[in-house]
Amino acid sequence: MKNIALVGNPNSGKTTLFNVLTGSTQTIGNWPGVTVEKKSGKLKKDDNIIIQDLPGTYSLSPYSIEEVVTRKFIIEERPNLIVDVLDATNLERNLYLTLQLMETGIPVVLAMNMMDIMEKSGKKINIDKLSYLLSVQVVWISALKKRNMAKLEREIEIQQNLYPYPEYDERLESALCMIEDTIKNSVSKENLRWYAIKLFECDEQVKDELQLDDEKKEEIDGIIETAEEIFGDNSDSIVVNARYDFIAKIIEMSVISTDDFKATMS
Ligand code: BGO
Repeated sequence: MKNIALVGNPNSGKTTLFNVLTGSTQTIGNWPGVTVEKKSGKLKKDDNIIIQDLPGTYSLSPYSIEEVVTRKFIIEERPNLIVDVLDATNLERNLYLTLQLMETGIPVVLAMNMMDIMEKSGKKINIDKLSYLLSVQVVWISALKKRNMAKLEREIEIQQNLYPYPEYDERLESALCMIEDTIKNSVSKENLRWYAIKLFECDEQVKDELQLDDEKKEEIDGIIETAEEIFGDNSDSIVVNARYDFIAKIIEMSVISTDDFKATMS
């Protein structure tokens, strides 16, 4: 059995895609302890592949119920693959979640949805370039019009490669590296980057979960304090800005406005 998690921002078209991929094989219930709907189904093309539809979310912070459910499933269950559904017309906001998913190290395929709308918008996404820059497979689709579904299904069926983590500002990277060194005996290797980022962000849930001894806590506080002095900002904002800087570079290199051509030709 292969376990796939379907993740995406609210209104990215996740439900539409889930219905197309799973058809009438769906099971509906509730996530334990919360009144959030839990839907899973089998890939129509291959019933050895279970798709878990996770609540729509913008982030993997532990603030809303949707974020908590989605984050808990991804970190604790570690699905074999995440299918990240993006609204192509809202790329910056949608890629913010993508980066957080990639921080977990779990194989990811991007389903770039709403491409039928994008086509009419005067902007073009260079899908191959985006895929190259992120080092993950990106498949353009229109879930509503059922376009390019066969390609997406193929990517879900095959084993996806591991990718290098999105690399942020080198000063942040060196702080993360020091935190990873401090916690390396407390978490599994595959979760190391995720926990280092969460500790740097002062994520209370992760702090409680890891139950680090006082010496390690002090060490981490010291690393964060130094980084905050260097950046002149709080640690949470340092990470948020680093993700948005990364996204801005990616978008600059892979999205073109067809209006630019018109301007050049006139
Ligand atoms: C309404 N292309 C287009 N054009 N629209 C799409 C696509 C696509 O590829 N995929 C999804 N949509 P959800 P979440 C709606 O419901 O799957 C549309 O939150 C409407 N409803 O049809 O629900 C989809 O699960 C009235 O649109 O997203 C839906 O991620 C008028 O995007 C919306 C117009 O999809 C959200 C649209 C009463």
